[in-house]
Amino acid sequence: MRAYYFDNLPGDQRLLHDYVPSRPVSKETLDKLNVKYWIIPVDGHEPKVDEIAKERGYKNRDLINVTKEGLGELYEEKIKTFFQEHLHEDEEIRYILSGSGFFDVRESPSDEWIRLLVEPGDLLVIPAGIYHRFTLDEKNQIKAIRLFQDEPKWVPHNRSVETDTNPHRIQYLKAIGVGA
Ligand code: KMT
Ligand code: NI
Repeated sequence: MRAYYFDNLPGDQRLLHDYVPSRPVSKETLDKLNVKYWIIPVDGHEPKVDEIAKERGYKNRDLINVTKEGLGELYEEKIKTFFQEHLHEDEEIRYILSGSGFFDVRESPSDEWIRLLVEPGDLLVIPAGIYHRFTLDEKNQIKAIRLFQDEPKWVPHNRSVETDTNPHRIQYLKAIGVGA
């Protein structure tokens, strides 16, 4: 998984948006933001994914295939929703089986976007309360396992003055040692 600061230039969200020169983001920086990831080769991934799922209490899972064909008439709408800056009240866990895409996560307190290029074998945990968004890249295809604890709490809460005081947002900032 490559991680770097997003350049904030206007233009196609599916492009890299890497600064020139690139500004890479270290694993330590991601650790501080409570963004976790593992690399599990896709060939024979099941036992390792099962082990992490068991350790972290992810009891359920499903498959998502983000392509025009996979999402049908929901495609355009989904692509827009995924890229709206939002938070969730639970972790968002994704294991990439094929294709690729970008998860952008907000660094706090800088409020800069960090772009995460996810590829097959990446298992990513986006913590509850962090602002983030997702886009396909130019290949326009990603297939992922979505893991969740009990009920999937996939409601996106789009960023606003209200989400800034959401208890999960406040808890997240406290957990990473930012703010009051
Ligand atoms: C999400 O919640 O943003 C998604 O599920 C995106 C597709 S999974 C790689
Ligand atoms: Ni999300």
